[in-house]
Amino acid sequence: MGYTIAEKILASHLVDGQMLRGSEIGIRIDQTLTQDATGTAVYLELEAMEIDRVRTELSVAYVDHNTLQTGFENADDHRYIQTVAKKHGIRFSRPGNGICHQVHLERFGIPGKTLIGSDSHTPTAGGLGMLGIGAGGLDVAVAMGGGAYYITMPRMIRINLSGSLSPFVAAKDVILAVLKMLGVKGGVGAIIEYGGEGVLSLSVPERATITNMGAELGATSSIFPSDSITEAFLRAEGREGDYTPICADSDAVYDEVYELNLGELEPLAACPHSPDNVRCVRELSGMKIDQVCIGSCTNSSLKDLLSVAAILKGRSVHPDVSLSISPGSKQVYTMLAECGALADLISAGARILECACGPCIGMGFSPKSQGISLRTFNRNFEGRCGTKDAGVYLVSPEVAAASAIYGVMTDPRILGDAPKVSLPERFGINDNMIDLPATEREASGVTVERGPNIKPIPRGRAPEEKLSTRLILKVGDNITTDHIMPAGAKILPYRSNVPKLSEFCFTVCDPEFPKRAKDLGGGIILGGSNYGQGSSREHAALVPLYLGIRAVVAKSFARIHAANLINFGIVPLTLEDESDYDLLSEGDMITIDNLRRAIESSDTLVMKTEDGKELALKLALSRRQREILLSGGLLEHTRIKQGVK
Ligand code: MIC
Ligand code: SF4
Repeated sequence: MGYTIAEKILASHLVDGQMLRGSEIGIRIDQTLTQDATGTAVYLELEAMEIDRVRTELSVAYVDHNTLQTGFENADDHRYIQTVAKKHGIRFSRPGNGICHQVHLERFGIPGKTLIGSDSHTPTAGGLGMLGIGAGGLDVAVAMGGGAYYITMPRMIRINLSGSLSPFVAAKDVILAVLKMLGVKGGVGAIIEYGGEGVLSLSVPERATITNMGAELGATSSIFPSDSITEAFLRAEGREGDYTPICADSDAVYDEVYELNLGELEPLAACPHSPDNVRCVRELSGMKIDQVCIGSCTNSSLKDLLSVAAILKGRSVHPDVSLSISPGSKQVYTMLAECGALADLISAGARILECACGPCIGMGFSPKSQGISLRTFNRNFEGRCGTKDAGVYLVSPEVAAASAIYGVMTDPRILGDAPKVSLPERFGINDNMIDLPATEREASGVTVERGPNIKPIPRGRAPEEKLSTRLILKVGDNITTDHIMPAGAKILPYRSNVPKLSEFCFTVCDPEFPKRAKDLGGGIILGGSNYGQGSSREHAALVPLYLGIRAVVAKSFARIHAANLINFGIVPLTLEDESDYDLLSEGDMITIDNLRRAIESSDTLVMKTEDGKELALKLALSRRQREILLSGGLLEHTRIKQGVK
């Protein structure tokens, strides 16, 4: 039996377990990436595990999320990451160099290799035929120390692409069509592979737009073959030596196969507040808009921004619209400037932002009250843009540019002939914003700078035998980590300061939650299905841990968040019978008599309420995960294994 692309990469990196769908496997990680919003925690964890030098082939620390520096906090974080990276053998991509996933694609990604990143959009690298997986920060820290990374062996989904895209229809429309077809849970537990003759019509950055938003499907990863298109991209980056072809065997077995004819697609938009709430732009045409934001790790490549510039050239942004553009990387920005396209953008009235995540993570550009914002980004969760009652629509750069001109949602096909965008054979390469680490000999002379914003990481506790506590929050289905631990300009500066961060925990759902949790000394949370989808931020586990949350009971969990809960010693319990969810109310006092024993020996678990209800719970964990929980989390577990006091 042949292998899929992902199976080939997994097989060549397997260090533990067997590649049987649904069972846990450990893989060797070649490369890691972090960004600053999750990075400080990762490096504090690396230090706590007393790992002196990274053991990966390449590790890169990016600064791209918190770049506003409205106070000393971001700058403290940046300096800490820069110095800790230098000491431990990690490259440092300075603020201004670009968004981690875009830069990684350009400068470091290698077909056939493995990459984990403390950011859920790490599968962007799949556009290059690399297996990129988003992970909790602690898992990334362990991998940097040479430890295996554990996942459940995924199902394999294949999407066959045929035909080619029509004018003004973009890669974004491909992934929006897939989201419409499969939904935000459709990729859970799966790796999505693209194949068919249609893949040859898509460039690497276009493929990367598609793999990037596989995160919104809940997929473990998404990947394209590595072929002549990949080779051309690597050559343009001066990295032809990194090319290796990789494709699925003709007798590879997929669990699900879908067909998508690129030629039949039309411009699409994901409507508020979910990336899978997809409709045709045609049907939404004429809707008044207030803001357009172009950029993010989904759509900020040279091709994207050249298309936008070609549409805006000689035109003006509508007076009722504010248009922001953030180029994905310094490379993209420089090339836009060199070819004159930047002048077309500025002259049309675009507000050019630095090469960073910016509005995507709520760092500025919050829309007006009840404002309508069109964004080329990947997430439109409620409140993520900073304005709770705003409506965010996710669209392609082409739809965004056309709509910015007319002030209403616009199908770009009304513009007539699509402008021809040609990409240069060689990209401008200048890695002067990527600092190399100190050599092993020099490392001892490097001092790690810790400003006052850097606070220690809370430590997990081993679970007690009997859990008797209150259900302090009940939430619904598809709760995102943006609900649990919101981001945005006011909150992100405290990512290295968990006590301060805790004041914002769950405030999107219930402004009283942090106070209640503190007053009651913690408790448990009840969630619906797909609890913890979205961002990989381990703060969505770290902060509840700090607030005394000992367990979360849900109908089901999203992959990265479940791993993060375990990593910090919070027990993720699922309801045996989903309808029991309705029997529980906020404020209920609950008891589990044998929590520790159940973790140790898979005992049956029953949660009792004060008024005599008994609900069966499941704890579907591997032996390794049980050991981690019993130690009080992965940090404690690793320290114990390494004999660190
Ligand atoms: C996001 O897009 O939500 C983020 C910000 O990039 C996160 C990481 C974080 O919360 O720091 C992600 O996607 O993992
Ligand atoms: Fe940054 Fe947005 Fe991409 Fe997250 S999704 S890495 S915030 S650009």
